[in-house]
This record gives sequence, structure tokens and C-alpha cells, in this order.
Amino acid sequence: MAQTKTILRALAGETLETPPIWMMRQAGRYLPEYRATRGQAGDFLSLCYNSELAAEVTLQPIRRYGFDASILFADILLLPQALGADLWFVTGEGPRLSTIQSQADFDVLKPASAIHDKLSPIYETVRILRRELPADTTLIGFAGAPWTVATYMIAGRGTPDQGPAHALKDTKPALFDQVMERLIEGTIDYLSMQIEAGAEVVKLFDSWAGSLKGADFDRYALEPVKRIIAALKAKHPDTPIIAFPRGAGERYIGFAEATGADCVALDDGVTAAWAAEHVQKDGCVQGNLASSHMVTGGQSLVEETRRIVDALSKGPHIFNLGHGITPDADPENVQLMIDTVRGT
Ligand code: 1CP
Repeated sequence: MAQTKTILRALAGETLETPPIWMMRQAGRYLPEYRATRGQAGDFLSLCYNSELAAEVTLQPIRRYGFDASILFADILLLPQALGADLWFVTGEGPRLSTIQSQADFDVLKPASAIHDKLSPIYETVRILRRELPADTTLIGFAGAPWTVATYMIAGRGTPDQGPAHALKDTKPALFDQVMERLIEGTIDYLSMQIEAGAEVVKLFDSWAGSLKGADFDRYALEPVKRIIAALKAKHPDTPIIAFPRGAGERYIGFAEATGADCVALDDGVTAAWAAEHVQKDGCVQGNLASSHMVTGGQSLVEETRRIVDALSKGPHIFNLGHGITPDADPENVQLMIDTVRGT
């Protein structure tokens, strides 16, 4: 069936005159209406598991800006929690989890097939969104890629260099591989359920892929994503998949082809002109405006936005930031970016 939604057309490889647009973390703390709903929910995790309110915050940026896609409001750390890890958020600091340092720590985790009770409110959020989103807005589901999720599960928190995960990988490879296997299985099950509930596209966030070098990149960033994509495509061949190996640099080259992803998301560490030459030749790309422009705005936002749109205009492109929008961003700069992309 011919697609009418612009995001799905770009993901199918079509070059559009105006790239469709959405924004990572588009539902987030830079928006006053998000802060109000989050206050109503109590805290961040309560918001994630309250299907009505999670759908509400997902819809807020669609109402305000009319983005072409909406991304399910949830978090990559809900999967480890469903596998049995403790998870909580410390205000102003970020996530905290139980750690994995030994076989005994791993052995308390549940099998991948046991995640759905805990995650059922997330599937309900997806179902609400499919009913309530405008007909031309694409719904994106997501999960973290195994390496990135493993870095949090092993360290018990975000880390600047992913040191604890690298240490476990290098000193206890058999234990590390068990963590990765459990995450691969859980991610396949989790994303399958999101698709069955109504997600039209899914995205794998590998925010820390850039800290894997050489053969480690192939083994822990590329291979797991390839396996997840193969399993999802076997069950849901028509659902496009976006991969985001953030910080991959030169390894962006050939990543879509090697993993079977329909689109790769570009961070702001590569230029759009370079990506047009080396990455977009294999299919759709998404990205890559530096999110700092959402804080600073002005003429440099406009010029950089135009530069990216022009550089990627000869192939399939979905406009986005290179990483999530930050809480200190000005909502008016988001509108300026959208107007610049759409030429209005
Ligand atoms: O206080 C708040 O309201 C929480 C801020 C927040 C939000 C809005 C967190 C905590 N998560 C989210 C939502 C979220 N997280 C989405 C929703 C959809 C959207 O984009 O609008 C998505 C896709 C994520 C994905 C996510 N969570 C990633 C991958 C993408 C990325 O930004 O690199 C990661 C690494 C996380 C972990 C996480 N969750 C929250 C924070 C502050 C972090 C980063 C922790 C760290 O490393 O310090």
C-alpha cells in the first residue's frame, strides 16, 4: 500500500521536497505543559507508567508544533526495571539502578518473557496514542540498544566514560555476554509488543555506541542491533526501524546495510555534507542539528538548519536534532527551526 504519512515515505526511501520533522525528547522539561503534567503525576517514573498522562505529554508537542512524528513517552531504563533491576530517579542528578558486578547479581534477573506485566501500561499508552494522534502523525516506539542499557545496569547510573561496563566486558566477558543476551531477548519482546499495540516505527537508541572501538563496536553495537532487527523484521516485515549509534563517527558508514536498519540517526559529530556522501547513499538518514541551537536560537540556528536541509536534500531525510533537546531550551527556537525547515 502506498504510504501517505511523510515519515513513512522517507523511511521507505523517498526523497521529499520538504523533509518531515520531529525532535528527540520533544516531550520534555523545556515545555511548561510537560512540567505541569509531570507535577500532576508526581515523579518521572509515575508519569511513564500512567498511560493517560504519558499519552498526554506525548501529544503536547504535537498540538503545539504539529511535528510529523510523535515518540512514545517512556524511558530506555524501564526494560531493566521490568527485568527486575531496582530503578529510581534522583532529582537533578538522573537515574539510579541496582548494579551488576557478579553472577549472583545477574541471577536475580527475570527471563525476558516475564517483562510484560510490568510494561503493560506502556503498551496501553501506545494504544491510546494510535486513537488520539492526528491521522498524518506517525507513532514511533523505542527501546535502548543493549550496550547502552547494559552501561546503566552494570554501573547503576549514567557514567561519563561507561567505565564499569567496559571493565566488566574486559574482565568477566561471560557474565557481560549474559547481560547482553538477556537485553537482546527482552528488547525483541518489548518492541514486538509496542508494534502489536500500534507503534508504526521503532527506534533503537545506542547513546553510548561511540565508546566502543574497533572489534568491540562490531560485537556490541552492530551485532546486537542486527539481531534485534532481524527478529523484528521476521515478525513485522513492514515496520521500519531507525538505529541511532550515537558517536559512531566513521562507523556510520555501512551501518544501515550491515544491521538491516531502514534509517540511521546522525548525531552532530558528523557534518551533513559528509553524511550525504557516505551514509545517505544507503538510504534514509535522520538528524543532525546540534541541540544547543534550541538554547541559543537566532541566525546561526537558521543558517545551520538550512545547511543540513540543503546538504541532505538529494536523498531520503528526516530532520531532527543530533541528540535530545535540553531542559534549558527556548520553545520559540523550536518553532523557528520548524519554520525554517518548512520554509514558512
Ligand atoms: O525529569 C524528567 O522529567 C525526566 C527527564 C527524562 C525524560 C523526558 C528522562 C530521564 N527520560 C525522558 C524521556 C525519554 N527518554 C524519552 C521519551 C520520548 C522523547 O524523546 O520525547 C526517550 C526516547 C528517552 C531515551 C533515553 N533515556 C535515552 C536515550 C536517548 C538519549 O537521550 O541519549 C537515555 C540514555 C535515557 C536515560 C535517561 N533517562 C532520563 C535521563 C536524564 C537519562 C540520561 C541519564 C544519564 O546518562 O545521565
